[in-house]
Amino acid sequence: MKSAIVLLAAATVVSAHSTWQDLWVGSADKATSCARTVKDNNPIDSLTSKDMFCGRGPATQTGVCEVAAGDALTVEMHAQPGDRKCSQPAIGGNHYGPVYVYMAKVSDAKTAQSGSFFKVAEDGYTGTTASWGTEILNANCGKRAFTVPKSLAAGDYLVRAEAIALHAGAGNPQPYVSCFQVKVTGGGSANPSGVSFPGAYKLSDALFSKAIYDSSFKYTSVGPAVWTG
Ligand SMILES: [Cu+2]
Repeated sequence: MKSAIVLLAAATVVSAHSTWQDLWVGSADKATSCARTVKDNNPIDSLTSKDMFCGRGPATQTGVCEVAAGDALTVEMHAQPGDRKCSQPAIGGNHYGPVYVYMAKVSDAKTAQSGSFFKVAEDGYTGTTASWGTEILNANCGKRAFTVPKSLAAGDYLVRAEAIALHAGAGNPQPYVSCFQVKVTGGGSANPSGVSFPGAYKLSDALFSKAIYDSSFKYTSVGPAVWTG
């Protein structure tokens, strides 16, 4: 009996990790067809790891999803790879933290190994547990929709989805990152500058310097401000 309880506790901890896995273009479910699927659902272990680019050991992907500038994309996270059920939290286990989505223009979305990422969506924290980006994900079956800015120049892009769990305390952020390969059609001439991953975040950033359970914790975004076009 005791070992059963220990096993159950271990399983709960593992299922608290999560992975971004699916993409929607408008109301069309593209599932994993343009995802650089990561090798597992563990967090990235360091802000300076090369995994900060597009997640842990991302697979090569030949699919590229087309989206018109001004239309919506939705990124989708779940605890276990391939399990899209809404009965489990998308990212459970008190993994409170912000959710960000970035894009970077690249010459070929299938092969790009770097990018200049500008932020297109952010759910941070406004003072209640339910307001954490990760809790908003949980309330929406892991989905976070955003608009591809209408003025964005046409071309290949990487969409980089990120959740940073902060439950482990100061100096211990646990980022979960995946990339999706898209081709933006239509659009304008905007070519916003961005940041590099790894490189954009430091452990000394205010967001990572104080535990979220500390009464004096205040949410401060990391990375650039959201660019809306
Ligand atoms: Cu976890």
